Amino acid sequence: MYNAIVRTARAVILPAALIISIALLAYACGGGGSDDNGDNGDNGGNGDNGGDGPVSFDVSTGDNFFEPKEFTVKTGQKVTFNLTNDGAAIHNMRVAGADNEYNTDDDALSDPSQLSPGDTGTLEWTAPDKAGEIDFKCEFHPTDSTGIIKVE
Ligand SMILES: [Cu+2]
Repeated sequence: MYNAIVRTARAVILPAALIISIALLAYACGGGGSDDNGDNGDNGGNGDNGGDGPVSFDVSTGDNFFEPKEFTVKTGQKVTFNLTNDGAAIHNMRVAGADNEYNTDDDALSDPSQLSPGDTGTLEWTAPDKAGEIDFKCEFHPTDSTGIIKVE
C-alpha cells in the first residue's frame, strides 16, 4: 500500500520535473532576450557620447522673447539653433561668444541676420572650452528678448 503511494508520487514528480526543466529552458531563452536588452544598454552609452557631439535646439522668437530662453551645452560642443520667428516683428539672435561681450569677434549671429515674421533661420556656434554662462539676445529687442547659454 505504502509502495503504491510512493510509485504514484514518483509518477507525478517525474513529469513535473520534466515540465520544470522545459520551463527553465524557456527561461534561459528569455535570458538570451535579456542579453539583447543589454546591447540596447550599450546603445544608451553611445547616446551619452552623442551628448558631447553636435546638438541642436528649436528656438522660437516671439514678441519679444525667446522660447526657450535658457540652454545647457557641453564645453566645446557644436550647437545649432533652429530659429522660427513666431512673432509679428523682425527678430534675430546674437550670441555673445566666449568673452560674453556683444559685438566682438567671437559673437555668433543668426543666418539670416533679420528674420521677418514666419521666417526660419539658423545660428551655428561652438561652445568655448571653458565652462560658464553666455548671453544671447535679439538685436532688435535687446532689453526684453534675451537668454542664457550655460556651458558645463
Ligand atoms: Cu526681437
